[in-house]
Amino acid sequence: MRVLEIGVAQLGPIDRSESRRSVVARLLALLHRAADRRCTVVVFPELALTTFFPRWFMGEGELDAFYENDMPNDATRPLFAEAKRLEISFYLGYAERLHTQDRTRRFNTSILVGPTGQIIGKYRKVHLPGHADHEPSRPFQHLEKRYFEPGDLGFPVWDALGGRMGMCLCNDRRWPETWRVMGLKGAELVMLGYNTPLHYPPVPQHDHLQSFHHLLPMQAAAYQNGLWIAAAAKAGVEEGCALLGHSCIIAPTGEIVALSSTLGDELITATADLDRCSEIRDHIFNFALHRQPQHYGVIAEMPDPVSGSDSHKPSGSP
Ligand code: CDV
Repeated sequence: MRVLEIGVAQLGPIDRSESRRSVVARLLALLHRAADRRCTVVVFPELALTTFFPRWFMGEGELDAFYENDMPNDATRPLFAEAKRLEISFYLGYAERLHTQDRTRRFNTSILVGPTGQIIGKYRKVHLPGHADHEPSRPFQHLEKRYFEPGDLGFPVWDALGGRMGMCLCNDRRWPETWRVMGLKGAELVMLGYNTPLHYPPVPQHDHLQSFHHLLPMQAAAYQNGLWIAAAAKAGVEEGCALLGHSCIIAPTGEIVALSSTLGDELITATADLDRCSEIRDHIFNFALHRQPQHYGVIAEMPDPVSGSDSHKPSGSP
């Protein structure tokens, strides 16, 4: 048995005016709850240090306040130090800004920090939902396509915490390719954070299905790739926008083994035996034995997919 005690630290809403110092105090409180429950790793949400700012159209100056130039930095150093003292690893999502020679780059990023306080791995969100231009007819914006560029690191995996770890962020969880790439690389636990509004302006008739459409792809992905999934929400009514809760831990069988039951700061935990991945990988989804990749080429190669009539209209984007 290779056992990890996983903690998923859901956050309730973060107001636009809430300081990073205050948010980090909330993360520390969740970290201490995780220590009480003997967690070895804790998963925090996507963009966990601020409100979900892509809901507003903003100019450069205003926007700047939401990004981190360095990690750790003055605001997050207490979290790194306390996690190190407690020997707990953590996943953290934040907005990354990078100054290169000729331009500024911005990514929606997550990091995995090991028990010694070192950053083990970095992931930059590949699937950016939403739109790039201001769409005033929406009740709120989703400007991830304006405020970030698509991740340039692919889907790496890291040998850490006694197994093979992967990361992704929010919308990535809906795409089978995310999971299959990490599944093929042998990931045994994939961690992710998310901010998912309950109201989906382009297709409001799906609003009542938000939780179903959140759990469905992850339960399938856990099973089809034989891996554990730990997913942390930013939940509750944040600046007038209702966000989905249902943070969860899913076993390689596709079973939900822990599920949050509030829309506030909440820790859920589960004991995960990474060896259980082989129950799936050695049998029903033994990739080496049963995959037929010669028939799958179109998944990565097809440049201009056959699509529905609305798929190229900006208003048709999520
Ligand atoms: N932060 C996200 O990526 N949110 C998307 C919403 C906009 C659909 C999600 O997939 O949950």
